[in-house]
Amino acid sequence: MAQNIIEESIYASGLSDIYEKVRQGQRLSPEDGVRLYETQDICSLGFLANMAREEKNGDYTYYIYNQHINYSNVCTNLCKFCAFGKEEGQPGAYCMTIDEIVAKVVDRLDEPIKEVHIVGGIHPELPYSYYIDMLREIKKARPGLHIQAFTCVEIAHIAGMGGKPVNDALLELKEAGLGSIPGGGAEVFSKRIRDRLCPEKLPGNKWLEVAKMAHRLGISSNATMLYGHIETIEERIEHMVELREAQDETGGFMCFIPLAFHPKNTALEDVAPTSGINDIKNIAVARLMLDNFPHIKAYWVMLGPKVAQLALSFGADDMDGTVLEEKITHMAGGRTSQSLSNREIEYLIKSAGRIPVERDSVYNVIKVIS
Ligand code: V47
Repeated sequence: MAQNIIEESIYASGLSDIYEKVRQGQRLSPEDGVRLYETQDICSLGFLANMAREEKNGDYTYYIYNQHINYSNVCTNLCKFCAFGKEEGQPGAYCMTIDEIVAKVVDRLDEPIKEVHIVGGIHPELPYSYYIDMLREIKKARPGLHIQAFTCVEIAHIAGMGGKPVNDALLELKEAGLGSIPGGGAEVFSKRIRDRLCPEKLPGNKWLEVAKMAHRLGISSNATMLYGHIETIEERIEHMVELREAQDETGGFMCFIPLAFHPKNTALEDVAPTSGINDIKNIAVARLMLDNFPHIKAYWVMLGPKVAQLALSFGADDMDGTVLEEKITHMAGGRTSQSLSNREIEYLIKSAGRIPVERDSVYNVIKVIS
């Protein structure tokens, strides 16, 4: 009976063909994706996304004890959506030494941190050796720590600084301690968006090439999509379809993270912040379109803990982690705290009726919290 009421509402929303596809595990078309974004029936959308979520991950909801380090904000790309990047010499520009980076790790040796997440700007001068030394010295200071570092955009730049093919640079970074690659720098792959917002940035097809190259060398990665600025629904769907095709080829993506645009202190300050419905729709549509991605992350730093918690019923099965010290969102007006404790994350997950699972960086289960 209850199932029938939901089916009736899915039928009334014109989504019954998509419901059938989801039930049968069939791939959704780009047109299906657009219709899902366009629906006003958030409950039916959530029901469909939750079916896909539970099929893949049941009630398990992952988080990790992690630490973020942003080694430098000096950046030649100066993307219009970013409040973090600064030109060299500009007030507020900074670049950490290797010793300062290692000190951040050593400061927290008494905490059970499993991963350090490291990203920075596209620095015009830091030599190739800086990145290799950073990984080596962190590994020396804390050998068991997984280093998830350098977006595909940074990897291409680092290889360029070393005068090396990306493949060789990836191998050397891996050898020095790189464990996996975070999902940043993907933004929206559309050339229209990149030409308007980040013309200096690595093009979308090159971002995908770096990711696939990493996967073929045994380095897993994540993928993001920055939404809520000037992109269209069709451009979001194209972005997801390109990721889905890349994943069909390599299987190396672990997680997809829709990133909610924060306009403050950026060149797009007149864009309104994303709404809760927009946030939830991006999670749900991603879960339904990215049928070959094992995980969808609700990044609480950008969504806020409460929307991230709701997202757990709309397709998301991961909450990122403790984070400790994040700069990119907070410089763009993010009002969330700098970190959440394990307890707080577990509370959010449990009170959403899900099972908290502490994971490592590549989704091995460390502890199921009953
Ligand atoms: O690449 C920049 C985005 C990304 C803004 O892989 C902004 O698990 C919102 O990629 N408002 C970096 N977003 C963060 C990132 C990330 C975060 C957490 C987990 C993972 C993961 C990856 O932040 C950038 C860019 O797309 N960004 N400026 C802004 N104003």
